[in-house]
Amino acid sequence: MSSDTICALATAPGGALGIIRVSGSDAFVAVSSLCSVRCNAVAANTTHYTRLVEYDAASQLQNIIDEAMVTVFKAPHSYTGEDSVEISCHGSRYILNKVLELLIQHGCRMANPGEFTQRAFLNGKMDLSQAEAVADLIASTNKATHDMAISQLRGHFSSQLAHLREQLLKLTSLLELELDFSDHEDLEFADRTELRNLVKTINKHITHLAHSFETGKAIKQGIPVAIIGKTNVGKSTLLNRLLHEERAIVSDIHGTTRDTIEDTMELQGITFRFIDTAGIRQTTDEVEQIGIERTYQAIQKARIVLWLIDKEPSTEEISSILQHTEGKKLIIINNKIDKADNNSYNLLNHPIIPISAKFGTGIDALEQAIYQAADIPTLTDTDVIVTNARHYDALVRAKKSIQRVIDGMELQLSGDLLSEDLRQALDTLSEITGGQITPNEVLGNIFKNFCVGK
Ligand SMILES: Nc1nc2c(ncn2[C@@H]2O[C@H](COP(=O)(O)OP(=O)(O)OP(=O)(O)O)[C@@H](O)[C@H]2O)c(=O)[nH]1
Ligand SMILES: [Mg+2]
Repeated sequence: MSSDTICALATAPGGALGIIRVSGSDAFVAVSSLCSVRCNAVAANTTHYTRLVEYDAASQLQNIIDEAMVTVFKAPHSYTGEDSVEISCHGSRYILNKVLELLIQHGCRMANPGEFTQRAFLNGKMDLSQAEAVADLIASTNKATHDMAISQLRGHFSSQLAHLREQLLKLTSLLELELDFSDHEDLEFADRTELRNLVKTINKHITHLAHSFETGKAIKQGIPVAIIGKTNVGKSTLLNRLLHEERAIVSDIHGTTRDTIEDTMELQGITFRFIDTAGIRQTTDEVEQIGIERTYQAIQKARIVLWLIDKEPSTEEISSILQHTEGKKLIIINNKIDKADNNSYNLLNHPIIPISAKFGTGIDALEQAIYQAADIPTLTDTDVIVTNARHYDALVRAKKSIQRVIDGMELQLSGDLLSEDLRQALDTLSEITGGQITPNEVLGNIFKNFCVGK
């Protein structure tokens, strides 16, 4: 594959400029054939103004296609690690297609999605988790997703994994040393207490990383926040207020909302996914009942639950809500404080946020409480949050292997049995960065989601 020279449009169509990327052993020859820049001869990492031309054999004339800037990168100092050129021309669809067509005539082929990054990985310019971070970076829509992608791209996750692997290798070699000298009865090379401590530290670290996936996933997909409560308490009014648009129907008829309604909003750089739900009440209406079941499903999916009340709730309501929201961040909101008959309550010493969804009172404080409930750690320079399901899956499997080592140690199993599970954990962690030989199928799955030209 890497012997081919690939080309692709790297920018979205419709802009004033378009960038075409070319990479591979024939990149310089192909590009030099359509402009006056002798890519082989110029210095690396230099940009040149040139005309792009098409040579017409019949008339022996050169047709000018565009005036462009050509940047030359020489292997291995390029994104892909190969000889590469970026042609920056005007964004006309005709020009861009023409240039690609000419490059193909001169021996290039169109790149597959993510093929430039795949080559960067195969040429050792980055590991697999960093390659995945490139896709995340391009897809990032807010500060939080951007920060996580940058952290991964800069290799913070990779270096934590490298540290873990180092510790696992140390453990394995200590155990193997013990094996080699097992004939010498009194020799206890590996101090089992020290080993046990080391393996527990490793386990803690892997567990910590695996746990961060829940946060990572929530940040990537938007943190789900369910708005629940009895009918007519103002849930849909609150949704509209938070979204700054009339998204859900509001009326004073009980049971107006029958299905869940979802939309996203940004709070301090984090995307939240608000879910308005059907009000909870006893009903014989079949459709409404289905809606209420969906309310309970929405609670299950949510990370944060906003429970709206507009009068003092009964003890049954309180215990039912507490039961259904167990394990969730619960925020209790007293709505309609603009009404004279609405008092402030104190429920189970749980703070209650007073608002008027209709008039916008107390919304700032509520948004602050929602942001705090999301409990997003502020990413310092070296913090790592796992955001990728493939990484999470590998961490969970590595954790299982480590657990078997811990159990084996408790049972005083011999070193050779333990070291097998340790090797398994090592191999599994290596899958994340692609340190092991990564099957083509896995690579294909990763890079197919990239855009062409990256
Ligand atoms: N005075 C006052 N009225 C409000 C406030 N919030 C909502 N309302 C009114 O309460 C009624 C019900 O509001 P909705 O937002 O439809 O209530 P809901 O909880 O979505 O109701 P269901 O969909 O039936 O479960 C409407 O007439 C709203 O205008 C508020 O803060 N103050
Ligand atoms: Mg409603």
